[in-house]
Amino acid sequence: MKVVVIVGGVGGARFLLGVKAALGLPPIGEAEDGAEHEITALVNTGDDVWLHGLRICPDLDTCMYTLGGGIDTARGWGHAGETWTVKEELAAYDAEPSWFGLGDKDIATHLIRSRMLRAGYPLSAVTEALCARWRPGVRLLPMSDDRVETHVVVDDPDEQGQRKALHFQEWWVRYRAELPAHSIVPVGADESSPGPGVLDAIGEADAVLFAPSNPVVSVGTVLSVPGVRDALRKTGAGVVGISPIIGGKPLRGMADACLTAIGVETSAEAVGRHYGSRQTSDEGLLDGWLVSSGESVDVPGVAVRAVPLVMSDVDATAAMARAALHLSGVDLD
Ligand code: FO1
Repeated sequence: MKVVVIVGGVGGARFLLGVKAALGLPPIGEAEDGAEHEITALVNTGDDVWLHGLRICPDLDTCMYTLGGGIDTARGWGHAGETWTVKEELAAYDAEPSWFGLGDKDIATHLIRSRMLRAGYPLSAVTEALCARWRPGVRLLPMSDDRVETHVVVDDPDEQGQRKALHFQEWWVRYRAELPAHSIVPVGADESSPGPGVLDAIGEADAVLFAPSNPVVSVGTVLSVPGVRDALRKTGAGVVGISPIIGGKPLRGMADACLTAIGVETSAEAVGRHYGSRQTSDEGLLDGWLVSSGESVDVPGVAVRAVPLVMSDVDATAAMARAALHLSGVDLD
C-alpha cells in the first residue's frame, strides 16, 4: 500500500510514527524485509533558514531524527543527549542570533547539508544522503528543492506604527508567535516547483493524509507549492485530514496564532472547511476529516469522524492513523 502524508514538524513526525505502526512497520528505523507498504512524507521546508552560515531544515530534521530514533522527545526537535558548546562559544563572540538553539550534534547535520547544497546538490539529494544514516523507514521528500521561506508581517517591535517582515523562525522562536501576525507569506512559493517525486507520490497513492500539523505554516505551505493542490484534487486516493485543533485549541505549537492571521477560527470545523471538500467545491481538497471524540463538526461535502486524537503514545497514534486510513477507503485488514 502507498500512503502519502503531508507533514510539518513535531506533530507531523509524531503522526508518522503512528502511520508506520498502523501498517505493521517498526515505528523507529526501517523494516528488515522489503515491506510491501510504502510511506512517503511530503515535508514542509518553509521553516528553513540560513543561520551562522548553515542551512537549517527544522521539519525535515525533526522527521528524520524522530523516525530514526535520534530525537529529543521532550523538546520535539534536535538530538537527544545534546550539548551546546558551540552555541555558548557563538554567544561569547556576541554572534547573533543567540535566540536560536543550535546543538553540537545537530550542527553536524547542518554542516553536511550546507556543504552539499554549496556543491550544487538539491535539497532532495541532501535529504536522501542524511537519511542513509538515520534510516527513517519513510521516504522524506522536501515539498520543493527551491527556496521557499515563510515570513510573518508584524508590527515592528522597535518602530511604533511600522510593520516588518520576520523570518518564521524569528517570529516563532524569538518572539514565541506573540507578535500578532498581520499576514503569513511563503516567500518564493509562487516561483517554486514540487520536489522530485512529490506529484508522482500523490498520483500513485492509495491514501493521502494531512497530518495534524499547523494548517497554515506547515500543511498550508506544502499546499502553496504550484501543482500540489491540483495533484491532490486529481488523485485516485482518498484524501483525509486529521484536525490539529482539539476543543478549540491546538495541542502544541501556536496554530491558533497562525489561523487568526489568515482569518480562520481556531476550531476543527473551521480548519476542515478551510481545507474544503474535494467533492462539492472546485477548490477543496478533503474527502474525510478526523476530529476529536465528542466534537460535533459539520464540513459540507466531507465525511467527518470523531475519534480520540491525542498522540499520547505510538499505539494511540496508530489508532488515529488506522481511523484515517479507513476513512480514506483503504482496506487495512
Ligand atoms: N524551537 C525553539 O523553540 N527554540 C529553538 O531554539 C529551536 C532550535 C531549533 C534548532 C534546529 C531545529 O531543527 C529546530 C529548532 N527549533 C527550535 C524548532 C523549530 O523552530 C520548529 O520546530 C519548527 O520550525 C516548527 O515546526
